[in-house]
Amino acid sequence: MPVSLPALPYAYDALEPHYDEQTVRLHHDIHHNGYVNGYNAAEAKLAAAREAGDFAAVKHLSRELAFHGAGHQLHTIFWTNMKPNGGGLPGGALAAQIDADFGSFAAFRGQLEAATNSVEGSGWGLLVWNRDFGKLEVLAAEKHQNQAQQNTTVLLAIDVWEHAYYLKYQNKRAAFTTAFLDHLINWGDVAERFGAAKG
Ligand code: MN3
Repeated sequence: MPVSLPALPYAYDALEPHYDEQTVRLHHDIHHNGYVNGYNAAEAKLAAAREAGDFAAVKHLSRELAFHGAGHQLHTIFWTNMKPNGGGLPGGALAAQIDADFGSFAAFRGQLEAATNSVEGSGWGLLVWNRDFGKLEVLAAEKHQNQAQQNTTVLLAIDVWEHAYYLKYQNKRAAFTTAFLDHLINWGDVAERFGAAKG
């Protein structure tokens, strides 16, 4: 079954002024949709390769599958990680786990911002639940799929590809990261993802 582009959980202009309508439109309708189409195309070509018993292109197609599939996954999380009038602090079990694993919310936020802002080229700042190690971790993924750990569940994904912020923030990636955490983040969604992941 092909994957499809999920609708935004809010209007295109709902995140103004911290995330501008034009960027949200381009980012969701063009960029995210490109990963959906890329993933479906890779899957279709792999199905044809299996049918033909010809795996000459499998190295390329495996890369396409990982790149576009991870891009679709991370963008889907990214949109729901934001809400109008977001920001504030996490609560409940998520706040307690952050304190346990990072020392304090301030220390966690410092690490998350630094990791996100220092991604080389295009990529993501991530908060993940590592079920094998029983802890939260901050990761910095290059592109969508590099430097990830396996068997983790992404709870929070901050997109720092230039397409995510350049129209409004130009080269000031750190200003976008700060605005994301101060005004856009939906901690309720992150906490729900944490609850589901930890079980
Ligand atoms: Mn993006």
